Amino acid sequence: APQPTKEDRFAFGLWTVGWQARDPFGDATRPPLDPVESVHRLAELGAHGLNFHDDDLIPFGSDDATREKLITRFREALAETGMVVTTMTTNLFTHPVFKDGAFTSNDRDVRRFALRKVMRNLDLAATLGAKTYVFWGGREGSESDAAKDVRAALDRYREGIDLLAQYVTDRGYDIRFAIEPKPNEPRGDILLPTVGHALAFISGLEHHEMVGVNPEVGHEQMAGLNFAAGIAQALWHGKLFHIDLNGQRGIKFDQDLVFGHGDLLNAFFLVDLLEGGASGVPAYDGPRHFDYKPARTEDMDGVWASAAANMSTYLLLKERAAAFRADPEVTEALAAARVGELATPTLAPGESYDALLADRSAYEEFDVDAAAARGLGAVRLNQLALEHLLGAR
Ligand code: 3MF
Ligand code: MG
Ligand code: MG
Ligand code: MG
Repeated sequence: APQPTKEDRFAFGLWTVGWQARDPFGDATRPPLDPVESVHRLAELGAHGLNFHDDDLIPFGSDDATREKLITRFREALAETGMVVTTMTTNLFTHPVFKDGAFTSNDRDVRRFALRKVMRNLDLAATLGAKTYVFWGGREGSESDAAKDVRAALDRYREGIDLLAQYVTDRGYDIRFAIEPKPNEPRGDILLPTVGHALAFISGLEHHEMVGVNPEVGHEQMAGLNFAAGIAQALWHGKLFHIDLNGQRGIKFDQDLVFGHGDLLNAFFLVDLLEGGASGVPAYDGPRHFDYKPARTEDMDGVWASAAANMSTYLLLKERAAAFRADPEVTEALAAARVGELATPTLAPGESYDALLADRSAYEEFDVDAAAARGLGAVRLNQLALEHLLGAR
C-alpha cells in the first residue's frame, strides 16, 4: 500500500483515534488515549495535521493552571513532530447543559454560555494557527415539533454565527468558519441537516463570505444523498472550506467507518473530484481530513491500523483515479458520452434569445427522434471506472 507523507496533507480529529468506543448500549472497550501520544503516533503514520474540540485537549471544567499545562505539553508535541493544527472546533454537545442545543437552546442562558465557550476556544485556535473553525450543531435540533420554533432557532443560529464571525474579524484572526451538516443523531432532527440546507443558511449570513461547509461523507449518506455530487455543488458555490472523510453503509446510524469502507465507488469519484479529475488540478486545497471511529471491536493496535487504512485508501483511490483519467479508452468513452460538451454554454457567445428563436435548426428542423435515440454510454463509463478501481486495468 502507498505510504502517506506530509505533502499529502492528511489530518485527523483527536476524537477519532481517541474514541474509547462507548456507545448507547455499551461501555468503553479501550483505555483513554493521551492527545500527546496521538500526535506522535499520527505523525509516525505520515499524517500532517490535527483537528480537535476544546474538550478533547482540555477536559470540561479544567481550571486555568491545568488548561495552560495541557496546552503547553500539546505545543511541545507539535514542535517535536512538525504536526500542524489545521482545524479546531467546540464541543457544544457532550455536557448535559447542551441537551437542548447551544446557539439554539430554548434557554437563553445556555446560548450565552455557548457563545463564550466558543470565543474562548477561538482565541486558542488563533494562537495555534488553525485556519478553519468547524461548527457541527449536533444538539441544535429537537425530537418534538411542539418544543422547537424552527424559525426562531434559525434566527438564533444566525445571530450566533454572525456574532462569532464579527469577533474573529475584530480580533484580526486568520480563521474561516465551516458548518458541518448532519440530518439526525444525537437529536431526532438536527437543524441544517444537509449540505444544501447549510448553503442556503450561509447565504443569509452577514459574514457569508467567511463561512463555508464541512461536509461529512456519512452524514450526507445518512440522508440517502450522493456525497460526491454534494461536494461538487459545494465547490461550485466556492464553499468547500473543509471535509470530513469516512465511510457509511446506507441510511442508518452514523457509522464513521474508515474512508472507503462504505460506498467505495462514490469514494473513488470523490477522490477523483477533489484531485481534479480530467484537469489534474486539485479542486480542493484544504486538509484531507478524516472523521472516523475505529470500530468498537478493535484494540489499540487496531486503532492505529485503522488510522493508517484511511490514508492508504485515499492514496490508492487517488492512484486509481489518475489511471482512469490517463486511459485512452476512458477518454474515448467520455467523448462518446459528450461529457465535455456540457461545459459549452447553450447559447453561442453574444447570442440572444431572439437569435435562438430564429434558429430553425434548434427547433423547427431539429430531429427530435434522432436525438432521442442516441444512447449516452454512461454504463460503459461507470464500468471502466469500476475496472480501474478494482485494478483490473
Ligand atoms: C459528529 C461529527 C462531529 C464533528 C465535529 C466537528 C464529533 O457526527 O461528525 O464529530 O465532525 O464535532 O468537527
Ligand atoms: Mg459521522
Ligand atoms: Mg460524524
Ligand atoms: Mg464530522
